[in-house]
Amino acid sequence: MSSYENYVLIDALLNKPINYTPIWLMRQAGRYLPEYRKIREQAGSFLSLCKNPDLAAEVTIQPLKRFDLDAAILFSDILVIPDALGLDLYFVENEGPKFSKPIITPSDIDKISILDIVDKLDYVFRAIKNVKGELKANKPLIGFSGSPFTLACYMFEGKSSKDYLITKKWLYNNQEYVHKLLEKLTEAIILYLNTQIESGVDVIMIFDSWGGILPYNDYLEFSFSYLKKIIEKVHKTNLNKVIPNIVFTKGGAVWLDKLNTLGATAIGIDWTMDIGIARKIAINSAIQGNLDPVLLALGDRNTIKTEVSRILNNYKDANNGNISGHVFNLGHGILPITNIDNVSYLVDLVHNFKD
Ligand code: 1CP
Repeated sequence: MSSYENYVLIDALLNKPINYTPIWLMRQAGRYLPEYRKIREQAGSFLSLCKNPDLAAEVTIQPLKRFDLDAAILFSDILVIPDALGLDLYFVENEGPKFSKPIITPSDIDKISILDIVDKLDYVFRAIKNVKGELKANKPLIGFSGSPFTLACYMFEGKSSKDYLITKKWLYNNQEYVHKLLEKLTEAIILYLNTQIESGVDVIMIFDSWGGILPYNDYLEFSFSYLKKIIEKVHKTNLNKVIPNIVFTKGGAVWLDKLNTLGATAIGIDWTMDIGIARKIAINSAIQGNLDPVLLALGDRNTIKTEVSRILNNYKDANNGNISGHVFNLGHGILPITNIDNVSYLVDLVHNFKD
């Protein structure tokens, strides 16, 4: 008997029959939850919370104690890889992530070694084992990584950016070295995700948060080609269980016909695209998405209900009246200002939906 026969999320990702549409939320463990803020304070900082396998496991499970979500996502951050590669990550309150040693010269790229990446990220694998020990039997755990291009953006900029000028300057002046960095990151990510799978995650997701800032041809060369390599090399099974993967390029819905050739189990879409149209284009993959996180944070109940019904109906209509192959999510991470009651309301709406 399969040990995940009750994982509705996995069935949806594998396009198997489901009785209801499963839902989880990007950034579901986070600052909108008072119990998260408490543990974060106890840990001292966001980063020490990520690096503490007991507390990281506790906050991973927090949203599932409060809401009937269909998956847990490991509490960590995409930036732990550059941190482990020596860039030294830190967070400034209300300013977001920063690196004290960003990439400045080509020799900084030459110096990067991925050899001990798995040892350096041991705290992540320990957190995964803790979560799997505590999670209810019918709830899968999602592991994740940033995409090579998205990690490279932060490594060049040294912090978040609105226009990614430093990254684009590298891209348009020293492509050879950008590829050198992307190749190293791709190898590191494959090792990282495969070790997450061996440690027990049931699904993996790749966040390509900034691939969408590129012109189409550059997207293909600097993001898509590396995503494809990762999808090819990442374990497809573990202990006889299928391990589905989800790829999310924010802003990538305009390239869905291309993403359809990636070989991913599921494609995440942001809120800008009609999910019915997405269903009809990305025929090889399940679809994850795509409620606007601002609507969930600031909309009244009628507006939330109307939009959720629209998403579920448009998907079903485009899929021959069938809900299979859809995982409900937001089009990007949940906002810290989101009202907790809206989240319970959303989960109930999706689970009990009848058109
Ligand atoms: O408590 C805090 O103040 C820190 C806020 C926070 C949280 C809760 C950060 C800092 N990261 C996280 C957790 C996190 N980050 C998860 C946990 C699992 C979950 O519940 O979903 C995940 C999957 C991420 C992934 C992540 N980090 C992405 C990809 C997704 C996306 O939002 O596009 C990115 C770009 C980051 C970088 C990052 N880390 C933190 C912030 C505020 C940011 C974004 C900065 C920016 O806008 O550039």
